[in-house]
Amino acid sequence: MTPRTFPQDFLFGAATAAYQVEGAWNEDGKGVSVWDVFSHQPGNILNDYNGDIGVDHYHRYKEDIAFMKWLGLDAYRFSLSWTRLFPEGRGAVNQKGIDYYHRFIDELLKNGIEPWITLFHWDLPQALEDEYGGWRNRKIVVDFSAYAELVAREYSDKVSHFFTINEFLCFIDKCYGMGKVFDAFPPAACVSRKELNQARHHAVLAHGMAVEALRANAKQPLQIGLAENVVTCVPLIETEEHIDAARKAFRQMNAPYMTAVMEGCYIDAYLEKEGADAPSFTDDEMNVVGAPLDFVGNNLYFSVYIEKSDTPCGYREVPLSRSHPRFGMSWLSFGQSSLYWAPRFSQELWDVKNFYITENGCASDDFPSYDGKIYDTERIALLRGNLEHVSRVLAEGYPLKGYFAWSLLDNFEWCYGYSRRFGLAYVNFSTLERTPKMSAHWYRQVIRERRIV
Ligand code: PNW
Repeated sequence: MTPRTFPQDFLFGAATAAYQVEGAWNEDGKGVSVWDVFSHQPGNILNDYNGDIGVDHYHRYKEDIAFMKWLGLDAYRFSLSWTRLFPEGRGAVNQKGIDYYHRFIDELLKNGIEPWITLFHWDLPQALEDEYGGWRNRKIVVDFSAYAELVAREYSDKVSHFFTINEFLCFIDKCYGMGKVFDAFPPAACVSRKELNQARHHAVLAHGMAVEALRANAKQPLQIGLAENVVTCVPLIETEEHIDAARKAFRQMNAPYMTAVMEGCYIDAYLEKEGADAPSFTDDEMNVVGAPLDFVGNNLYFSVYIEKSDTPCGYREVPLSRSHPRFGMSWLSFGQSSLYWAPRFSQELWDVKNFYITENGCASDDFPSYDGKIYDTERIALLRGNLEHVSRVLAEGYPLKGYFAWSLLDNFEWCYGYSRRFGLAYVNFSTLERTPKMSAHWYRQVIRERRIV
């Protein structure tokens, strides 16, 4: 295949998450999530912003789906709000919430856009955090799989693609590993190393249980995967010895999550490093953690550069230079080759046959210009360059099947609130009016022509 073009069946999409866009935080019987509570406590979020209104996707979904259709999206990746379905996290269901997502999914289907549902994108029911400490307690596994079961029973006749959990690495470590500092996630706890590793274990176990619950209750054969922000190890210099070192680093640095899920075990290097703080687990649990997946999704934003070294592990992380460019977030350093190496290493290490880039994008300082247009030139430059790496993956025959831009529209960027704009559409946060940015025009043309334009 010719580089710079994409096969007709290559899937182009865009992604969002419920708490970041929906708003309607207490409407139609919805319960409260940890993010509702956290964002209402002064000091947790920049400028004390909150997601009460979000970008009102809950009410404006028809308009937003019309925008998706204009873009030509093949698929839309969005998450369900657990507390719309189970206001208390478990037990009684909320029919109005169930009906809402039916209408939402129907509207997508009517417009020829595949719904790709994420079960959990961080908005844990507050009731479960209060009752037993959320992911710190093994009880979460039971409640999460009951939630997955309900979702499969309700929606799996209409929806065939499901993600269990978005980014173990981000939310577990930020919820329980950092304490009360800026950019920690609710409940901003700082537990012992042992408890943190145990929470990580509960998360991968809950993922595996949800895979089984989705399959057991599915009304059609489903495609099930996850969306993880792996530590994207890439060789700084592409020679065989550094590539081998980066591959090894990729497996080891993702040991608690991605590697555990793909291999159904915790690798020795991880267990040895954690020693007495390693999680407690059984063989049966690890079989569940390693439940076979239909696809792997990675949220890819930046690279961690690796070189071979003479240390016992055989690799070392290369520090970024002080002037290394960043795109709107301190962690979002320029590192496009992650889009190439993540699918390649996933295939080489774990024989992944269907790989999707489930988030990719940047925050930029967008505003309407004198003519009302939003000239987000750096987003176009960055994404165009990123797609060069996507086409390299395809040209070399690695099994990359699709790409989702983060995000469909500007939204609530967690602790940074509305101060960071990741969208393809600009949102005026006072009027909630949407305007496609120049990058939306660019992406639309890419999708239409199936080539980098
Ligand atoms: C992802 N990091 O978060 C999330 O899935 C989205 O909800 C979020 O809006 C988007 O990326 C942009 O931030 C990340 O520190 C947060 O490496 C932090 C990191 C990576 C991803």
